[in-house]
Amino acid sequence: MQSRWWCCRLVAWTWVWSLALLGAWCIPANEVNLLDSRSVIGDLGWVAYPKNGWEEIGEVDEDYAPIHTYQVCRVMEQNQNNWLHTNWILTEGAQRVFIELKFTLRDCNSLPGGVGTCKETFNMVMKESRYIKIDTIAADESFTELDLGDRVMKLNTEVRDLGPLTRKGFYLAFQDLGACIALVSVRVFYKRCPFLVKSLAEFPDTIPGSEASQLVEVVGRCVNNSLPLYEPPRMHCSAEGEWLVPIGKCVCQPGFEEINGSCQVCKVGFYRSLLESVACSKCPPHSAARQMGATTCSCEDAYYKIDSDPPNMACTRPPSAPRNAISNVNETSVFLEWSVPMETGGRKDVRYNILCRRVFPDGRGVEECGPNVRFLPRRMGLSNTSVMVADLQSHTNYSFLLEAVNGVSELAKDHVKQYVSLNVTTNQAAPSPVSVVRKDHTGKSSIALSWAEPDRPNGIILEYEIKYFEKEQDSSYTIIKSKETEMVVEGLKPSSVYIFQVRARTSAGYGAFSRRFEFQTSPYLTATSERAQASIVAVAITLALVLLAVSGFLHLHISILMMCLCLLPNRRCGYSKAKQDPEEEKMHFHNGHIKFPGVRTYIDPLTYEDPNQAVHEFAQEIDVSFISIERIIGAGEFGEVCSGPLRLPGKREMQVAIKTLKAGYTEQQRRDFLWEASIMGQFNHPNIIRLEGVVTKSKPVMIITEYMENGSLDTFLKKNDGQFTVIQLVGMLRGIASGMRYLSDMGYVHRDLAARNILVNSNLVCKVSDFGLSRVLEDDPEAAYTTRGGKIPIRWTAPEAIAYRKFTSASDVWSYGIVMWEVMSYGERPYWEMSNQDVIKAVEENYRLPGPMDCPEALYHLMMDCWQRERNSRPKFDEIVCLLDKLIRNPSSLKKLVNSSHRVSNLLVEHASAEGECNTLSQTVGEWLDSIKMGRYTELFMEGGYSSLETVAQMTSEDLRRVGVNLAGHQKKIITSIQEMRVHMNSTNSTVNI
Ligand code: ACK
Repeated sequence: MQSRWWCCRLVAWTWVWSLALLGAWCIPANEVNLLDSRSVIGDLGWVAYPKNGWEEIGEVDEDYAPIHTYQVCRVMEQNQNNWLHTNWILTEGAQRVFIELKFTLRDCNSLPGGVGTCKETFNMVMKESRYIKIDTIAADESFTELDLGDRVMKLNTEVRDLGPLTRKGFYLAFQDLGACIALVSVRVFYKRCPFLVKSLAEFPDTIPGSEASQLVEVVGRCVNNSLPLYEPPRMHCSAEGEWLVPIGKCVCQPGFEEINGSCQVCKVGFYRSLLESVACSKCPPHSAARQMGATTCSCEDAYYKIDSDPPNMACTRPPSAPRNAISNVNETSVFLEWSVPMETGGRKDVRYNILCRRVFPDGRGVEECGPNVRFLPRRMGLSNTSVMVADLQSHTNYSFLLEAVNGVSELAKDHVKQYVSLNVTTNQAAPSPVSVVRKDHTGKSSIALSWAEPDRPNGIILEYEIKYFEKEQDSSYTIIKSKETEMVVEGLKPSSVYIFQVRARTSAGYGAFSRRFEFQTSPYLTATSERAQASIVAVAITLALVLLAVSGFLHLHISILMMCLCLLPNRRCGYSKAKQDPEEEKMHFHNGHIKFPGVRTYIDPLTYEDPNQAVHEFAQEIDVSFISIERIIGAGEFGEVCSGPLRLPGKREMQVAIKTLKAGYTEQQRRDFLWEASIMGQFNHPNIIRLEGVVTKSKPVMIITEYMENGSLDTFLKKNDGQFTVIQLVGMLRGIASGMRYLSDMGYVHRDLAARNILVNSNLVCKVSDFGLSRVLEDDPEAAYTTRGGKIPIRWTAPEAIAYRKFTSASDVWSYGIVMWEVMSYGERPYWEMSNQDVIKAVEENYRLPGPMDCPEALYHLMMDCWQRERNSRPKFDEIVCLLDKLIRNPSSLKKLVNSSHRVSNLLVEHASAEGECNTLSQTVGEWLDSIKMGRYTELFMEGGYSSLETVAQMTSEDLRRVGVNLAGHQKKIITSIQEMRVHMNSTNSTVNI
């Protein structure tokens, strides 16, 4: 009876919340219902057991639509076990389904008259083959008597998922064990990824996998007239029915374009050829598309395209003939030059071919030039508008036809070729090179050579020149002359390999040298072997005499005597030699210039008429394929400075620095750039940067030098402030002095010697570099214009060089003194921030830089000597090297540090009247700290109350720690300076201002 009462009340609620249920009718697109109790019109037909348990109550909502609810409320009775079975629910292939319950549940505590066996949960069970409990369902909110009175609805919604399902269908059941429940709706559904069109690909309805985390990969189908781009499009269907992770896409096939998600055909006059292009494009000039859906446009008559032309390129045609052709005959070579054709045919790939014809002497007829004529760089496919034709016959008429072609010339079969022709007559020619040089005999100090006349003497040969040098010593060579085709070269070293080259001279001049021939002299004879040889001679003579006595034949007599003589050391046999010219006819060369024995000289590249010749005389041409540029290490005046490996055939790979000449240079800039190579190539010294070669035959033009790992000395020192021992620093200075001694011995004045122009390698070896524009110094940022117009690095330059450009090795010595100062002060700027004008004035007034901190006195004396006004009083570089060597050998000589009066920073020391006197300037604590490179502590000093040098002069190590100078090295540096400051204050008794 009581139960019925509750039921009546429950019905009332269902009517209320049915309004809310209406709102939930629209289900998401990715959910497919398998069962929805609200949508069943008639009886649900679910089975209740026992019969008096769950009860179906038919209701209507406010629109009078029927609602099925199942209710049970046997809370006052013991041992309840009420089951409600649904019908068979088909899964439609879903392996994972969701069950959404909407229900109300009575709060047991609110029941009047005790709760009895009242429960507040019920079980949800499924059955495929057997019963499995899905979950125990509890209400988030239960209703009370009060709610009934207020007609407040407390509807609960619970969703559970179920899977993996293995059968076609299953039953659901609800088990009540004594609660008061109204089951308002039961919805069973699965989720699916709905049909989707994305990036022109269709993805079908897809049922997710059985696991919550599973993604089902689906390959899309490209819509009509579209194709997959690179790979088929794919998407992934998640358990939540969402499409995730799109991969790949479709694009419209050629001839179509995408408009509003589908592929539309290209209109007439338009085409689309590439999958990557977005839309149909108008046909380029001189082409047309006469039908819809064109993938290419076809060329108009007499216009062409090659396969490699991009589709959007206009159709083109062959070029017209080259213009303004001129020739320049030089003996048997002709330089041909022309201008680009008036009509290039619309292409950039214009090339030129040369046809060479020799005109018969009688002028009647021509023949092809043949393979002996050389074309530089080549005959066909020239990209430049000039060519050098060499090795023509002398005094001969030639006809040259120049033709311009481009990428479509081959296709234009009907096109009439257009040539420009040039007729030239060659002059006389120098002889062709001697092709073979033979060795006829070898002695320990001589080699007998012979050779054949050149193939094309081109006149009467007046003499031959024989050039020779010891192998790998090709910077020094000797030339001797001979009128014959043989020569005995004497004065060679025993057991040594020599290189020989021969060239002929006619009245037209010298021919080219032959290729190099390599011959070795015989070894020295040791005492034993000479003895052995002497005995052989003795035996031979005896034998000869015996034979003479016996035979009596004169000719045998002579030949045997000859045989004996041949066995005597140092004799030539069977060789009729051209007498070697006397010594004055034997010229020794160094780097191509006559050399006086024992003196090496530097050759100013200016003495060459053609600067390119100077470059190739002193620098080896390197094929760019042997160089790999790996990184940029800096910027030079002419372009980037890079580094990378150089792999010369047959040589070990080495790291090199590569200076490049930036594109767009003028001829003058190219010459200036290569200038450095012409100078550097003349030097060979461990303290001079070594030139490996140049690249001039390809672009960019490059200068290749050895790689110096630590870069330029000034930056290197600043980076490693205080890190080296005095001996290490002196070692660096010794290297620089040694390099400079070599340069001055060569007669070369550097003019821009400064730490920034010294390079340092990984072994701390310093090498002098920057020979670039040392005569004009345009590239040195330190160089300033003087009143006389030249550009000079004032701080490094001797007064006489500033005043009247008197640059000598003695002015280099002055600069060396400044480099010494830079080194000993770890890259400090000479004269700090003083203006150039003040520097000139101070130096003129005999003031000099003070000794750097911790600088050995001996070194400072040397610096001061380098800064003598009278340039002849300055030491020479060999004396400097000698002195530094002495100091290195005797390190105790470096112990005595420079006198504080010479080194108080920021003060210039008076040179001549120097000892002990100095020019005092007022200084702040900040300036003082800056001068000893401890400027970072200025603020701490101020905060600690040390705002004047007087107070600073009283500081102890403990005070330093207190203000916050914690590094031991810094403490030491500051304390040393303070001690010197005290000495200075006492000795000068001068006031030092804040
Ligand atoms: O101070 P750095 O590192 O050393 O920066 C400059 C830069 O190129 C521009 O000149 C560096 N540099 C020049 N020649 C060489 C070389 N042979 N080896 C290493 N670095 C070099 C220089």
